[in-house]
Amino acid sequence: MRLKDLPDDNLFTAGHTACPGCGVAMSIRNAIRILGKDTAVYVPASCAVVFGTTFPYGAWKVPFFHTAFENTGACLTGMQAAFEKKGKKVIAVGFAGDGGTYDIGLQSMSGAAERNDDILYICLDNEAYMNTGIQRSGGTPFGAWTTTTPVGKMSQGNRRFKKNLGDIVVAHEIPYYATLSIGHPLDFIRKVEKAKDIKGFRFLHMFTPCIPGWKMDPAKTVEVTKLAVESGMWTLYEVENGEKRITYKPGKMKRVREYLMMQGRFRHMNEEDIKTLQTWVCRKWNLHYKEKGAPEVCEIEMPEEHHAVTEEHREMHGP
Ligand SMILES: Cc1ncc(C[n+]2csc(CCOP(=O)(O)OP(=O)(O)O)c2C)c(N)n1
Ligand code: SF4
Repeated sequence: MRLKDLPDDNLFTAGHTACPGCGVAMSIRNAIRILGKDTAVYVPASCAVVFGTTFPYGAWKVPFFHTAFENTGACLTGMQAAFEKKGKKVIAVGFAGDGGTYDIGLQSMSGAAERNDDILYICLDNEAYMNTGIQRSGGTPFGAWTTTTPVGKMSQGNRRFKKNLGDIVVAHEIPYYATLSIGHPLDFIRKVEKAKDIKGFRFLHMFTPCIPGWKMDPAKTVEVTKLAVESGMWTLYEVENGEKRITYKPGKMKRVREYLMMQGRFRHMNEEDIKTLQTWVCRKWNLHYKEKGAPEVCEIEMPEEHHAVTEEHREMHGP
Protein backbone atom coordinates (compact mmCIF):
# COMPACT_ATOMS: atom_id res chain seq x y z
CA MET A 1 0.00 0.00 0.00
CA ARG A 2 1.32 3.45 -0.94
CA LEU A 3 0.70 6.63 1.05
CA LYS A 4 -1.95 7.88 -1.37
CA ASP A 5 -3.76 4.52 -1.24
CA LEU A 6 -4.21 4.72 2.51
CA PRO A 7 -7.98 4.39 3.09
CA ASP A 8 -9.54 7.39 4.75
CA ASP A 9 -12.26 5.49 6.62
CA ASN A 10 -13.02 7.48 9.72
CA LEU A 11 -12.64 4.63 12.19
CA PHE A 12 -10.94 6.92 14.71
CA THR A 13 -12.64 10.23 14.10
CA ALA A 14 -11.68 13.85 14.58
CA GLY A 15 -13.09 15.53 17.68
CA HIS A 16 -11.20 13.43 20.22
CA THR A 17 -9.48 15.37 22.97
CA ALA A 18 -5.79 14.56 22.50
CA CYS A 19 -3.35 17.47 22.70
CA PRO A 20 -2.47 19.00 19.31
CA GLY A 21 0.58 17.18 17.93
CA CYS A 22 0.03 14.04 20.07
CA GLY A 23 2.08 11.16 18.65
CA VAL A 24 -0.22 8.59 20.27
CA ALA A 25 -3.30 9.95 18.46
CA MET A 26 -1.46 10.10 15.11
CA SER A 27 -0.26 6.53 15.47
CA ILE A 28 -3.71 5.21 16.38
CA ARG A 29 -5.39 7.10 13.54
CA ASN A 30 -2.95 5.76 10.94
CA ALA A 31 -2.86 2.21 12.30
CA ILE A 32 -6.64 1.86 12.32
CA ARG A 33 -6.86 3.17 8.74
CA ILE A 34 -4.75 0.19 7.69
CA LEU A 35 -6.33 -2.39 10.01
CA GLY A 36 -9.85 -1.57 8.80
CA LYS A 37 -13.34 -2.10 10.14
CA ASP A 38 -13.03 -5.79 11.04
CA THR A 39 -11.05 -4.83 14.08
CA ALA A 40 -11.98 -4.82 17.76
CA VAL A 41 -9.91 -2.64 20.04
CA TYR A 42 -8.82 -2.91 23.66
CA VAL A 43 -7.26 0.10 25.38
CA PRO A 44 -6.14 -0.06 29.02
CA ALA A 45 -5.86 2.95 31.35
CA SER A 46 -3.81 5.55 29.45
CA CYS A 47 -4.11 8.83 27.59
CA ALA A 48 -5.71 7.01 24.67
CA VAL A 49 -8.65 5.80 26.76
CA VAL A 50 -9.28 9.33 28.01
CA PHE A 51 -8.93 11.28 24.76
CA GLY A 52 -10.68 8.67 22.60
CA THR A 53 -13.70 7.68 24.68
CA THR A 54 -14.88 10.69 26.69
CA PHE A 55 -18.68 10.77 26.50
CA PRO A 56 -20.24 12.05 24.27
CA TYR A 57 -17.17 12.41 22.06
CA GLY A 58 -16.21 8.76 21.60
CA ALA A 59 -13.95 8.63 18.55
CA TRP A 60 -13.89 4.89 17.86
CA LYS A 61 -16.05 3.48 15.05
CA VAL A 62 -15.03 -0.12 15.75
CA PRO A 63 -15.97 -2.23 18.80
CA PHE A 64 -14.05 -0.93 21.80
CA PHE A 65 -13.35 -2.55 25.15
CA HIS A 66 -11.73 -1.28 28.33
CA THR A 67 -11.34 -2.83 31.76
CA ALA A 68 -8.17 -2.38 33.79
CA PHE A 69 -4.58 -1.26 33.35
CA GLU A 70 -2.69 -4.50 33.76
CA ASN A 71 -4.48 -6.91 31.47
CA THR A 72 -4.21 -5.91 27.79
CA GLY A 73 -2.73 -9.29 26.82
CA ALA A 74 -5.33 -11.30 28.73
CA CYS A 75 -8.26 -9.23 27.44
CA LEU A 76 -7.09 -9.58 23.84
CA THR A 77 -6.84 -13.34 24.31
CA GLY A 78 -10.42 -13.42 25.63
CA MET A 79 -11.75 -11.20 22.83
CA GLN A 80 -10.08 -13.30 20.18
CA ALA A 81 -11.47 -16.53 21.69
CA ALA A 82 -14.99 -15.04 21.78
CA PHE A 83 -14.85 -13.96 18.12
CA GLU A 84 -13.50 -17.35 17.11
CA LYS A 85 -16.33 -19.09 18.97
CA LYS A 86 -18.85 -16.95 17.08
CA GLY A 87 -17.13 -17.74 13.80
CA LYS A 88 -16.25 -14.07 13.19
CA LYS A 89 -13.05 -12.98 11.47
CA VAL A 90 -12.05 -9.99 13.57
CA ILE A 91 -8.56 -8.79 14.53
CA ALA A 92 -8.23 -8.24 18.28
CA VAL A 93 -5.92 -5.24 18.67
CA GLY A 94 -4.63 -3.70 21.89
CA PHE A 95 -3.25 -0.14 22.10
CA ALA A 96 -1.37 0.11 25.40
CA GLY A 97 1.03 2.76 26.69
CA ASP A 98 4.59 2.11 27.78
CA GLY A 99 3.50 2.12 31.43
CA GLY A 100 0.88 -0.50 30.58
CA THR A 101 3.41 -2.60 28.67
CA TYR A 102 6.97 -2.26 29.99
CA ASP A 103 5.75 -2.33 33.60
CA ILE A 104 2.24 -3.00 34.75
CA GLY A 105 0.91 -5.15 31.88
CA LEU A 106 4.12 -7.05 31.20
CA GLN A 107 2.87 -10.30 32.72
CA SER A 108 -0.36 -10.51 30.72
CA MET A 109 1.45 -9.49 27.51
CA SER A 110 4.01 -12.20 28.24
CA GLY A 111 1.30 -14.82 28.83
CA ALA A 112 -0.40 -14.06 25.51
CA ALA A 113 2.97 -14.01 23.69
CA GLU A 114 4.09 -17.30 25.22
CA ARG A 115 0.80 -18.97 24.17
CA ASN A 116 1.21 -17.39 20.72
CA ASP A 117 -2.39 -16.19 20.83
CA ASP A 118 -3.67 -14.81 17.55
CA ILE A 119 -3.72 -11.13 18.55
CA LEU A 120 -2.06 -7.83 17.67
CA TYR A 121 -0.46 -5.99 20.59
CA ILE A 122 0.49 -2.36 19.91
CA CYS A 123 2.62 -0.46 22.42
CA LEU A 124 2.35 3.33 22.13
CA ASP A 125 5.64 4.35 23.70
CA ASN A 126 5.63 7.97 24.86
CA GLU A 127 8.28 7.12 27.45
CA ALA A 128 6.35 7.89 30.67
CA TYR A 129 2.99 7.54 32.41
CA MET A 130 1.56 10.65 30.77
CA ASN A 131 -2.14 10.40 31.59
CA THR A 132 -1.56 10.65 35.33
CA GLY A 133 0.93 13.49 35.19
CA ILE A 134 4.23 12.35 33.61
CA GLN A 135 5.65 9.72 35.96
CA ARG A 136 8.71 7.67 34.98
CA SER A 137 8.17 4.24 33.39
CA GLY A 138 10.53 1.46 32.32
CA GLY A 139 10.47 3.13 28.89
CA THR A 140 11.76 6.52 30.09
CA PRO A 141 15.20 7.36 28.66
CA PHE A 142 18.26 8.23 30.74
CA GLY A 143 18.35 11.85 31.86
CA ALA A 144 14.69 12.66 31.22
CA TRP A 145 12.81 14.85 33.63
CA THR A 146 9.55 13.34 34.89
CA THR A 147 7.54 14.17 38.00
CA THR A 148 9.00 11.10 39.76
CA THR A 149 12.53 11.78 38.46
CA PRO A 150 12.65 15.50 39.18
CA VAL A 151 15.48 17.94 38.67
CA GLY A 152 16.97 19.66 41.68
CA LYS A 153 19.80 19.37 44.17
CA MET A 154 19.06 15.75 45.01
CA SER A 155 18.33 14.38 41.53
CA GLN A 156 19.00 15.19 37.90
CA GLY A 157 16.22 13.38 36.05
CA ASN A 158 15.95 9.67 35.34
CA ARG A 159 19.10 7.70 36.23
CA ARG A 160 18.17 4.42 34.55
CA PHE A 161 18.36 3.50 30.86
CA LYS A 162 15.35 2.64 28.74
CA LYS A 163 14.43 -1.03 29.21
CA ASN A 164 15.17 -3.22 26.22
CA LEU A 165 11.56 -4.27 25.70
CA GLY A 166 12.21 -5.46 22.13
CA ASP A 167 14.52 -8.24 23.24
CA ILE A 168 12.10 -9.28 26.01
CA VAL A 169 9.21 -9.56 23.55
CA VAL A 170 11.31 -11.32 20.90
CA ALA A 171 12.55 -13.82 23.50
CA HIS A 172 9.00 -15.27 23.47
CA GLU A 173 9.76 -16.55 19.95
CA ILE A 174 6.68 -14.90 18.46
CA PRO A 175 5.99 -14.65 14.70
CA TYR A 176 6.42 -10.87 14.43
CA TYR A 177 7.87 -7.91 16.35
CA ALA A 178 8.53 -4.52 14.75
CA THR A 179 9.40 -0.96 15.76
CA LEU A 180 7.62 1.93 14.01
CA SER A 181 7.54 5.70 13.87
CA ILE A 182 5.13 8.16 12.26
CA GLY A 183 8.19 9.96 10.89
CA HIS A 184 8.68 6.99 8.50
CA PRO A 185 5.18 6.48 7.02
CA LEU A 186 5.98 3.91 4.32
CA ASP A 187 7.81 1.72 6.82
CA PHE A 188 4.86 2.25 9.20
CA ILE A 189 2.26 1.18 6.61
CA ARG A 190 4.24 -1.88 5.55
CA LYS A 191 4.67 -3.13 9.11
CA VAL A 192 1.01 -2.64 10.10
CA GLU A 193 -0.09 -4.40 6.90
CA LYS A 194 2.27 -7.25 7.64
CA ALA A 195 1.12 -7.56 11.26
CA LYS A 196 -2.49 -7.55 10.06
CA ASP A 197 -1.98 -10.65 7.94
CA ILE A 198 0.34 -12.77 10.11
CA LYS A 199 -1.27 -15.39 12.37
CA GLY A 200 -0.26 -15.68 16.01
CA PHE A 201 1.09 -13.08 18.43
CA ARG A 202 2.28 -9.89 16.74
CA PHE A 203 3.76 -6.92 18.55
CA LEU A 204 4.11 -3.43 17.04
CA HIS A 205 6.21 -1.01 19.06
CA MET A 206 5.37 2.60 18.12
CA PHE A 207 7.45 5.64 19.04
CA THR A 208 4.91 8.31 20.05
CA PRO A 209 6.07 11.78 21.19
CA CYS A 210 4.01 13.48 23.92
CA ILE A 211 3.83 17.28 23.79
CA PRO A 212 3.54 18.23 27.50
CA GLY A 213 5.49 15.18 28.71
CA TRP A 214 8.44 15.93 26.44
CA LYS A 215 7.97 19.71 26.75
CA MET A 216 8.18 20.16 23.03
CA ASP A 217 6.72 22.22 20.21
CA PRO A 218 3.49 20.52 18.98
CA ALA A 219 4.48 21.25 15.38
CA LYS A 220 7.65 19.15 15.74
CA THR A 221 6.22 15.66 16.38
CA VAL A 222 7.34 14.19 13.06
CA GLU A 223 10.68 16.00 13.15
CA VAL A 224 11.41 14.61 16.62
CA THR A 225 10.66 11.03 15.58
CA LYS A 226 12.94 11.42 12.56
CA LEU A 227 15.74 12.79 14.69
CA ALA A 228 15.24 9.97 17.20
CA VAL A 229 16.02 7.50 14.40
CA GLU A 230 18.89 9.52 12.91
CA SER A 231 20.53 9.81 16.33
CA GLY A 232 20.03 6.17 17.32
CA MET A 233 17.59 6.86 20.18
CA TRP A 234 15.01 4.80 18.21
CA THR A 235 15.82 2.07 15.73
CA LEU A 236 13.56 0.84 12.94
CA TYR A 237 13.69 -2.94 12.59
CA GLU A 238 11.57 -6.06 12.54
CA VAL A 239 12.01 -9.61 13.75
CA GLU A 240 10.05 -12.19 11.78
CA ASN A 241 10.21 -15.76 13.05
CA GLY A 242 13.52 -15.00 14.76
CA GLU A 243 15.10 -13.27 11.71
CA LYS A 244 16.05 -9.67 12.47
CA ARG A 245 16.10 -7.08 9.70
CA ILE A 246 16.92 -3.38 9.91
CA THR A 247 14.22 -1.62 7.86
CA TYR A 248 15.79 1.83 7.77
CA LYS A 249 19.47 2.58 8.27
CA PRO A 250 20.42 6.23 8.79
CA GLY A 251 23.29 7.41 6.60
CA LYS A 252 25.32 9.06 9.31
CA MET A 253 24.73 9.08 13.02
CA LYS A 254 23.57 12.44 14.37
CA ARG A 255 24.63 13.51 17.83
CA VAL A 256 22.16 12.68 20.55
CA ARG A 257 22.57 16.29 21.74
CA GLU A 258 20.68 17.48 18.66
CA TYR A 259 17.72 15.27 19.61
CA LEU A 260 17.84 16.31 23.26
CA MET A 261 17.82 20.00 22.41
CA MET A 262 14.36 19.75 20.85
CA GLN A 263 12.79 18.76 24.17
CA GLY A 264 12.48 20.56 27.49
CA ARG A 265 12.53 17.27 29.42
CA PHE A 266 16.29 17.02 28.76
CA ARG A 267 17.02 20.75 29.22
CA HIS A 268 18.86 20.35 32.52
CA MET A 269 21.29 17.66 31.33
CA ASN A 270 24.95 18.40 32.00
CA GLU A 271 27.90 17.45 29.80
CA GLU A 272 28.68 14.32 31.76
CA ASP A 273 25.13 12.99 31.48
CA ILE A 274 24.94 13.76 27.76
CA LYS A 275 28.21 11.89 27.33
CA THR A 276 26.85 8.93 29.33
CA LEU A 277 23.74 8.83 27.16
CA GLN A 278 25.77 9.23 23.94
CA THR A 279 27.94 6.28 24.94
CA TRP A 280 24.85 4.15 25.60
CA VAL A 281 23.35 5.17 22.25
CA CYS A 282 26.61 4.37 20.42
CA ARG A 283 26.66 0.92 21.96
CA LYS A 284 23.03 0.32 20.96
CA TRP A 285 23.69 1.74 17.48
CA ASN A 286 26.60 -0.62 16.95
CA LEU A 287 24.60 -3.60 18.21
CA HIS A 288 21.80 -2.80 15.75
CA TYR A 289 23.67 -1.65 12.69
CA LYS A 290 26.95 -3.52 12.78
CA GLU A 291 27.10 -6.25 10.19
CA LYS A 292 28.96 -9.37 11.27
CA GLY A 293 32.67 -8.66 10.91
CA ALA A 294 32.14 -5.07 9.74
CA PRO A 295 33.81 -2.18 11.55
CA GLU A 296 31.87 -0.36 14.22
CA VAL A 297 29.60 2.21 12.63
CA CYS A 298 29.27 4.74 15.44
CA GLU A 299 32.10 7.12 14.73
CA ILE A 300 30.88 10.01 16.81
CA GLU A 301 33.52 11.59 18.98
CA MET A 302 32.48 12.19 22.52
CA PRO A 303 31.09 15.71 23.06
CA GLU A 304 33.52 18.48 23.95
CA GLU A 305 33.18 20.47 27.13
CA HIS A 306 30.67 23.27 26.65
CA HIS A 307 27.26 24.15 27.98
CA ALA A 308 24.58 21.59 27.15
CA VAL A 309 21.81 24.16 26.98
CA THR A 310 21.94 27.40 25.05
CA GLU A 311 20.15 30.58 26.08
CA GLU A 312 18.01 30.28 22.93
CA HIS A 313 16.87 26.82 24.05
CA ARG A 314 16.09 28.12 27.53
CA GLU A 315 14.00 30.91 26.02
CA MET A 316 12.06 28.43 23.91
CA HIS A 317 11.20 26.03 26.71
CA GLY A 318 11.05 28.34 29.70
CA PRO A 319 12.82 27.90 33.04
C1 LIG B 1 -3.63 -0.73 38.59
C2 LIG B 1 -3.67 0.72 38.25
N1 LIG B 1 -2.68 1.53 38.71
C3 LIG B 1 -2.69 2.85 38.40
C4 LIG B 1 -3.69 3.37 37.65
C5 LIG B 1 -3.71 4.87 37.33
N2 LIG B 1 -3.32 5.16 35.96
C6 LIG B 1 -4.25 5.37 34.99
S1 LIG B 1 -3.59 5.77 33.52
C7 LIG B 1 -2.03 5.70 34.17
C8 LIG B 1 -0.83 6.04 33.32
C9 LIG B 1 -0.75 5.31 32.01
O1 LIG B 1 0.53 5.42 31.46
P1 LIG B 1 0.91 4.72 30.11
O2 LIG B 1 0.50 3.30 30.13
O3 LIG B 1 2.35 4.98 29.84
O4 LIG B 1 0.00 5.47 29.04
P2 LIG B 1 -0.05 7.05 28.66
O5 LIG B 1 -0.97 7.71 29.64
O6 LIG B 1 1.33 7.57 28.73
O7 LIG B 1 -0.61 7.07 27.29
C10 LIG B 1 -2.05 5.34 35.53
C11 LIG B 1 -0.87 5.21 36.40
C12 LIG B 1 -4.72 2.50 37.18
N3 LIG B 1 -5.71 2.94 36.41
N4 LIG B 1 -4.67 1.18 37.50
S1 SF4 C 1 -0.56 14.21 27.33
FE1 SF4 C 1 0.79 13.44 25.69
S2 SF4 C 1 0.07 11.36 25.16
FE2 SF4 C 1 -1.53 12.42 26.35
S3 SF4 C 1 -2.89 13.34 24.81
FE3 SF4 C 1 -1.39 14.91 25.35
S4 SF4 C 1 0.30 14.66 23.88
FE4 SF4 C 1 -0.96 12.81 23.78
